[in-house]
Amino acid sequence: MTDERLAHLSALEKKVLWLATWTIHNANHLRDNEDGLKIGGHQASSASLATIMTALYFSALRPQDRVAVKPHASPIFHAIQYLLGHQSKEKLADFRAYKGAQSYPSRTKDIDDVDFSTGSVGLGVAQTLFASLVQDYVKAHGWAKDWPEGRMVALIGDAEMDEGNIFEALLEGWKQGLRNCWWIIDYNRQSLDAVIREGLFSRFEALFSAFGWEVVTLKYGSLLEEAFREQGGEALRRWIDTCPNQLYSALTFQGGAAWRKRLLDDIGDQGPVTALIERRSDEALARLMTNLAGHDLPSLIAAFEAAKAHDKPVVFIAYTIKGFGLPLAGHKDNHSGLMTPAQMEDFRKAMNIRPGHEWDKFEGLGVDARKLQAFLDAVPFNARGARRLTAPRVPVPAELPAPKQAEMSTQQGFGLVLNELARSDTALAERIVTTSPDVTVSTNLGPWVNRRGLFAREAMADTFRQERIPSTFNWEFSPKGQHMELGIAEMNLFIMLSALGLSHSLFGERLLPIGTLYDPFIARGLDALNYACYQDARFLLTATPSGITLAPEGGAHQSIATPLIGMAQDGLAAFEPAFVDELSVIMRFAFDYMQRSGEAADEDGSAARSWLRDETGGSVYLRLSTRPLAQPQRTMSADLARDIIDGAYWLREPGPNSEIVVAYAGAIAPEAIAAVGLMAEDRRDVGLLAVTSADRLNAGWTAASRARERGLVHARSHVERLFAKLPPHCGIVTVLDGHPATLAWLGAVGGHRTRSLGVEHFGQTGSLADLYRHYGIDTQSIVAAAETLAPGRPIRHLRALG
Ligand SMILES: Cc1ncc(C[n+]2csc(CCOP(=O)(O)OP(=O)(O)O)c2C)c(N)n1
Ligand SMILES: [Mg+2]
Repeated sequence: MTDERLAHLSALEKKVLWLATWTIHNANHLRDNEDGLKIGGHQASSASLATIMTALYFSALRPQDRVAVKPHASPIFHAIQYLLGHQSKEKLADFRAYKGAQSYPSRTKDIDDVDFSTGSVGLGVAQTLFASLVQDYVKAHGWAKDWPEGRMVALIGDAEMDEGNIFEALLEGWKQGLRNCWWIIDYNRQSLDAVIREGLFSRFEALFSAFGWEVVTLKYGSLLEEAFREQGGEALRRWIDTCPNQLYSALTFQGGAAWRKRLLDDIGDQGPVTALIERRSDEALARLMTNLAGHDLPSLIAAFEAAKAHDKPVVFIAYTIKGFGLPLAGHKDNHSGLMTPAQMEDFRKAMNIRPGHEWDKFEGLGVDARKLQAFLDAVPFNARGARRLTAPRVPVPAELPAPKQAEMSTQQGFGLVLNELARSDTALAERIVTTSPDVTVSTNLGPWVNRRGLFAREAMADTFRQERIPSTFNWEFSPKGQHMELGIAEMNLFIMLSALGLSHSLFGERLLPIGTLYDPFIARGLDALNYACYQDARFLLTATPSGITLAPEGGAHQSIATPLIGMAQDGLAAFEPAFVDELSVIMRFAFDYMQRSGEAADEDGSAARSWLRDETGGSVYLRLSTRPLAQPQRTMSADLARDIIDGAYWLREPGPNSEIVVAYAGAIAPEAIAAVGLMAEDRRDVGLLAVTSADRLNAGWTAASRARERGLVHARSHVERLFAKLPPHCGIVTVLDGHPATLAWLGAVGGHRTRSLGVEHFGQTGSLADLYRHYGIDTQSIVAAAETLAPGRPIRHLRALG
């Protein structure tokens, strides 16, 4: 590396640290008492990565490389993007403020080319691993020919490595032959609360080696390496190697005089090492002792260049000092510390920044500004400017096949629809990729996999098939396969969906990912699901079976809260159809919806029919069941299809004098239908509302309400139109196999008295009839609720049932 190049990189390192520190300081006005603790974390934690990120972004990375930056290094990231011309001064000045740069890098909210959002520690790390697997998938299918193969890079806090999802991902990566992935551990030996355990690095080394990673330990910077070569240098190395983390941190905080005293006390009687120490001023000694490789540009650049020689996954354990270059350096409380105005003034002076010139790109650097700008213009990573890619939409046919069996479960229907798609020779079928954490067969993906095969970079035959042993399933792996089989780890499923669902943006190739799992285990991966949605990844999640409807399996497998998750999760449209023709309509919608990326229509201006933000698109969650239901014999009209997508339709329209309406969702349909039949003689004009998406029905209603409050008096949502003719005295009984709150809000739409039935407790095993009765969602309970809600003459059939 030339001297000039190093001088430019050193200047940028300094500038990046200044800008990040100033950004945080400048945002002080935002902190209230408690938040001050959090924002403090950014200052020390960012400084930790200033050198490593300088070496990466301004030297090692190429446009095709994709990076997940540790959450608290966000100010460093924004500073780098500011220097590269992708971040504005205004957004930096508004760090953490309304519409300013985000506390943690955000794909969706930041403007500066964030590859992967981070914030919930551990998830961004795993995302890089899965993104690399997706890159292999895309390349193996012969796509993305114009986009070179990149490296997926994660910058990881050492305490972040405590997150279990990282280990789950490591194992999966090993199984799938992971390549092109770099993880750089910021080994500052500090977390948020504390100094970490001694010797953690050796656990990391053993762990990563076991999974086939190359381990590069970056411990000493070039100053220290030189000092070790001096007389007495070996003694100094031994001292550092055995120095406990806490002591090292404390001395770093205290500075040169403290280093001298401690070193002389410990090893000063050993002749040459005393001379080595005494040759240096306090300042020089402090610089030497904190010259860890993670703060040494030449060491970092050399290590990154060396690792470029191959595509094996590499972990770099980079020793750093939390708060390096700042007066907070090393202090165990620095995560909640923030530089005082006086300290900031000193820092400003040390950095040669004149007041009023804090945001100037070249202020105080002492290098030729034109040359530095020329260097920035030539940074390889920036050669293509911002790197957000797009891919054309895959056409979705007007209708998907609707299986015609007289009796079917929605899970069966899902398998059949996919099987039909697998037989078709369409772009849609080509771009679908399925994945499942060891529940491929038990969620009815089997027929699809039989036709489309499993994906692996290297072909692998199904031995059972070769040996001519009869089997229902053909498990052949090949680079053309379209199913990515995962081990049982739901976190991995969601992060895989997150990576597959960003393929259009990361690699410029559209994939339509479908992930299946058992509904209760959504909770196992919930933060990763939230993460995938937060990144705006696009996928279809099929969760089945669900609720107590899988009766004998007992409490551990029964899901209660998932309908509420489906309603509350941003970026995810949740559906719970009862019948397969509904499912087919919803799946068609899903493949289209997953590919939309328009601006949200302005709630103030549009005369939206549904008041749903459908232009933006999103992911879709199907809550399905294994309960076979008699299928309605009907033709799917355009109106019915639209109502199914908007969230509900009248299976039996209530008359003008309706006394009671039953609203149900999902597999409980037969009980609701039967209850309505039983009540028909004793209550007038009973209505039956089939709710296909409580989520969308509710979202439309709240959006229309908001619009009215803003003066759009004619705004009406789908559910309001459905309920428009209900007389005020009409009662509503809601029922589903899930938490009753899911549909309880229906009463508030038109001010109708409502009783909501559902499941609130877990644990029972039993037959379907036993459990529906136990939890009060059987036909009789529906009728009893209706009778109480809409008093009148006794409902005769209720008695008969009792
Ligand atoms: C899932 C999750 N749990 C907790 C937090 C709060 N938190 C943010 S950073 C952090 C640990 C910081 O330690 P480390 O990863 O070593 O980074 P450093 O501060 O040393 O830069 C924690 C607990 C979080 N962001 N995400
Ligand atoms: Mg740390």
